[in-house]
Amino acid sequence: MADDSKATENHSITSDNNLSLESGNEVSIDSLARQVQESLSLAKKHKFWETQPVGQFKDLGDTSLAEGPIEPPTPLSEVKQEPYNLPSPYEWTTCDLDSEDMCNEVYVLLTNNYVEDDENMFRFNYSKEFLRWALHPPGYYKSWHIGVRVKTSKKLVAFITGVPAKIRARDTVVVMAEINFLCVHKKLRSKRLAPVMIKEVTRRVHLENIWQAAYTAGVVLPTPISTCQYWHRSLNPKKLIDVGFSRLGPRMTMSRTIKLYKLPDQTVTPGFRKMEPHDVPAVTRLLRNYLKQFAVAPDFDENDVEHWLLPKEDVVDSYLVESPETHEITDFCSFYTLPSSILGNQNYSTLKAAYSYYNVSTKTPWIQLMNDALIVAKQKDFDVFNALDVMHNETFLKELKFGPGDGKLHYYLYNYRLKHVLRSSELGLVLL
Ligand code: MYA
Repeated sequence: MADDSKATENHSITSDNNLSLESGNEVSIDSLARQVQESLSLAKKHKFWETQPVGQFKDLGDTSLAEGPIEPPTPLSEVKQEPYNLPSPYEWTTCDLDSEDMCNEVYVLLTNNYVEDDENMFRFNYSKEFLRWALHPPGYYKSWHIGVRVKTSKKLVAFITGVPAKIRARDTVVVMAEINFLCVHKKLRSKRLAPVMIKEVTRRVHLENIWQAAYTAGVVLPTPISTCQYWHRSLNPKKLIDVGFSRLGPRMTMSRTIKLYKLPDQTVTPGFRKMEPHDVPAVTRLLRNYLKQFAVAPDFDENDVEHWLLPKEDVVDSYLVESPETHEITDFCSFYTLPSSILGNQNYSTLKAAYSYYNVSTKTPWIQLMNDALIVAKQKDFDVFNALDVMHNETFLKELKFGPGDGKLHYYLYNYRLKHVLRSSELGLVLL
């Protein structure tokens, strides 16, 4: 019997141009190339990022620098009032996702131009409902949903967003912006538009008297607070192999692979059920108590939990365990829906992926809890279940037959220094 975790080789897209590839015991050429590239990028000049209040590579390991903001806030009256200048063919637009037309424009831009894997086999395909959910949390600012249009044709060609979030770093809760969906149309790449967009979102965040931000990317920039890895659990191995997401492992046949990943039809934990609106207070308590132990984590209140974790069809799924005896809520698991377009395959156009979100185990063993999450994801027809090695995820990944990807996801804070790089298991934060 082959080692379970090495039964297939998995491709994946991380939050940037990273292909994730599991490669048995050998070090793949891809992963070697990446390591070389990453070590070179430590020496590489970052003309833009060197000018920003972020940890710089030269300061890595310098524990004399204090933890906290890198620069103090400036008086609001000194924040630039006008938008940054774009190259003359382009103009700024604020994107109202409540408008069906606008939401559609953003959807089309991202569907055709957002994150792909290195081999250009898959591209993230966030749904419109997902984008509305991701961009409309409690207290969101419309002004932080920023587009760039071609002046003449009005075509939307670039996008960047922020949403407000309370994030705790060690003992300090900081109101931050979570920055996401940075996208420049393929035809306009490498023209230094991204730095202008980042400066413009920064200006609009500053106008709300917010001075810190959190973001993730597949690329190495100055300087990650932590680096994580994606793991993939095949739910529909035949399709994953057919579309080139996975490869049949050595000495494995298709039928053995299908058998290996087979799951029970029904969940096994007594009291395991979908989260409902009346569960918000109990889930908030459970989650707050759990997230305390991580170095960096969101500081969720009931409004946040209602928004981010109440089930929303085809966007986010949440389940909990209610003790049949005491009716106490003891455990929780959740995942969000993020399909990828399959580029240039005759038989399939979409890969349906579930991404592990926030999970808490207090009574149900992790492996049983997350196996039930896999079972419901399979019932809902997902092809693959993805999880980062954050929080306690390492306690179930191998046992539940997740295979490691080779793509890395880097976490960053803007204008906030931590003394030490964190292990991925010290992170309590999942960004979309
Ligand atoms: S991560 C997802 C990013 N999106 C994609 O990967 C989609 C496909 N790719 C593209 O659309 C383009 O390639 C992008 C770059 C738009 C990514 N994060 O315009 P350029 C730096 C930060 O010539 P382009 C996400 O959404 C690069 O190092 N910086 O390049 C989180 C270089 O700077 P430097 C990045 O390829 C975003 C400069 O841009 C990234 O045409 C968080 C080159 O610009 C990246 N992912 O466009 C943003 N990729 O010379 C930061 C490249 O210094 C937020 N670059 O190395 C910071 C907090 C702001 C708020 C603060 C509030 C207080």
